[in-house]
Amino acid sequence: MSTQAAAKRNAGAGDDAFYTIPGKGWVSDLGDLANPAHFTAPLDLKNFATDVLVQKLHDMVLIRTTEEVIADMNAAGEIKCPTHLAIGQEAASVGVAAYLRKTDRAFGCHRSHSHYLAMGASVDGLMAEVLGRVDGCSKGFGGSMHIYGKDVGFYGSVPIVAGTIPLAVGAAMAAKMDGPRGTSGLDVGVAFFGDGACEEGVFHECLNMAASFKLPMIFVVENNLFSSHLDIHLRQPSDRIARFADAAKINCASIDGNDVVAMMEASEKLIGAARRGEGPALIEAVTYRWRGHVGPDENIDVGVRRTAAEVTAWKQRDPVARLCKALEARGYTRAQFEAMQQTVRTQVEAAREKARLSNWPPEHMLTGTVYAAPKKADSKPVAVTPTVRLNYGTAIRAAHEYLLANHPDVFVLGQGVWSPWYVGNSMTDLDKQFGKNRVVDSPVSEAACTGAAVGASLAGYRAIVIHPRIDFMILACDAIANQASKWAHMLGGQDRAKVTIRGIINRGGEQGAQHSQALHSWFAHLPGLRVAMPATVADARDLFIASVLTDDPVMFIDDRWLYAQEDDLPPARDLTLHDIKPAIRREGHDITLVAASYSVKLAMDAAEILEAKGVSCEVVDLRVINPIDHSVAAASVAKTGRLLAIDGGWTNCGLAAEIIAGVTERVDWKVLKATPARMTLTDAPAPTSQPLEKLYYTTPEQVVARVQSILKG
Ligand SMILES: Cc1ncc(C[n+]2csc(CCOP(=O)(O)OP(=O)(O)O)c2C)c(N)n1
Repeated sequence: MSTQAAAKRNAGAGDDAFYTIPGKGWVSDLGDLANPAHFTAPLDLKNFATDVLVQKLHDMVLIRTTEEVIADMNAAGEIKCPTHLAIGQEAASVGVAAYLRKTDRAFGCHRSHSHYLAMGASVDGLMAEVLGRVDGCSKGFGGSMHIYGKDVGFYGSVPIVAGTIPLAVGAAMAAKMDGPRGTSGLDVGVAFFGDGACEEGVFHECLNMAASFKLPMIFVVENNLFSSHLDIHLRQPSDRIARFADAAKINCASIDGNDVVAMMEASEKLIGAARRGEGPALIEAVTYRWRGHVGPDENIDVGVRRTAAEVTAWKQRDPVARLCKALEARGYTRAQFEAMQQTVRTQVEAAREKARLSNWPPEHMLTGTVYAAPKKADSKPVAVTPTVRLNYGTAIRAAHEYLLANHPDVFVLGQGVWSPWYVGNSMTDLDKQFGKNRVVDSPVSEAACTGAAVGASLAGYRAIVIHPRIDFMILACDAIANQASKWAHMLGGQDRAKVTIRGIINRGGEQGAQHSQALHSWFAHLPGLRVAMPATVADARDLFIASVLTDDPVMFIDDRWLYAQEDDLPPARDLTLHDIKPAIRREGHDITLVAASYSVKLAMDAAEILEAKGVSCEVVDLRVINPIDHSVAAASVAKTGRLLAIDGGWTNCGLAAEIIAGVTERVDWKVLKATPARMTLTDAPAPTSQPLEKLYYTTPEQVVARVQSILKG
């Protein structure tokens, strides 16, 4: 297969099609990718000034020299983290970065040293980072794959292929909400990624969403014809990524990515159009990496990888040498080039020596960056919502109303938020009250929307993303589990995703296995993601406000079975989750029932029935299940001697198991009068037929029976 694919590239059998979007796109015809003439022809320097081009030459040399030094340190075993080198691809990032400014919002991928350096971030910071030192650009928490330079507009890179594309789309949404910067137009969101990323679904969701919302978003694909070991012809029906821009009806350029002038020309036009509000663009830079997928080796003739002849051919298309040669026609000399190379090498070697002297991150940072430090919320009551009778659903609406009215940085994105029924009564008419720019209904793209909310939060907004059913949220797991929950930690606590991800548990009524799940335990397993689960009408409002105003990613999970509960609430006020502790909802002395969300109601209903039978239950409502505070439940069990954990999720590895472990670790076993017990869903997906549903879900009567049996011993 490898020979066939290489032959296809070398014999000119590649996909020749190129892309024009009538009246919209600016496209250059590369012709046959395999024809070396397209990559070795003398560069046309157009009208670009010589000093500008010499600066671009410098930037490419800086990237190459830095990566060569990193490669040597990697080969010598000094750098241990995986390094993905872009040697040979320098023109792509330098050409795009030429038209970016510090207020733009660029995100990278696993191969991002070049993006970071092209945007002007510090070599010292990169060197210390790849050595895992505290002076690194990510404080020694990122290694080569998580690098950060927000001061120059480089928001961060991650090794989850395509993972940052939706984040950049969200940052572009934020840029659009910010509005133009004087006469210089909008800031842009930028995602740098490879051809392999275009095989991920989220890339297509993002193209669609950016195009539909007409966002100032630049998709930069460095098509180096490989994804780790596999040739593009073995993965895609065409070797030209630009074809996807056609489907999204956006501007695009598919160009020789080893020609920095062509890259600059395309970037100037397409970034310029985005700044003017003309919408997103895709820039495809066709290029090639000289080294293997990861590490310093060239990976020649191994398995399905490339041949020596192919690597040699591409080295003849060297973007640095091509620009250098073209500049000679303008009087730039070889001696000047060599002097510049020497200056750069001295700079990079000095950075390496400095990095070697830097310290390791201190031990306290291991846990110290996971959550934001407590911050006192403004305790001044703001009487937007007078004391009113609300139900659980309208209390969530009241929280949104309060936040949108008092916090201009809050916005909402999600499916069904303009609908009168999609999310119950929790969003009714908020779009009419606050405008469709702050309450944004979305395409059916959970991954893109959630990632976009994360990205917008990194760009200065308190973003709320809504999933009308928690089941649908599973499609957004990368944004939640890989990105939001880890963002602060992997960048050494320098930035945080202030995003609230709302998932609704909406079950019963014969909706079946994929419309009934309670997945809170999954998410509570993730360090860095707070999980709030309101059980009462007051908490439906206040925990939502606290979730949004906490400087961490928070999952807020509400339950449609609680929507009918009513209560009188005083005016809302600013809160954070640091203000929230587990609550004793009912005092008692025979047994402690510990639960969250709907299970608290079950416990309360059961406690009432039991009281008539002479049994006194204490009910603890956890309210927040990650990070979980076991202290209140443990103190209660120390008093009652008995524990029943009740949870609406499945048994295995669930919240109830965590409650039992967390409480029993904290009480002297001698105080226990009975074995701690749990009531959960049986480990089966939800049924649809009525009799089986009755069997499946826990009732207050079943809780009563279980408590009685525990008391009997
Ligand atoms: C979601 C995901 N799937 C698979 C991988 C493993 N992986 C790491 S890099 C890579 C290749 C990506 O290729 P491409 O996007 O073309 O970028 P390139 O490496 O060529 O720069 C793969 C498959 C990953 N990191 N993330």
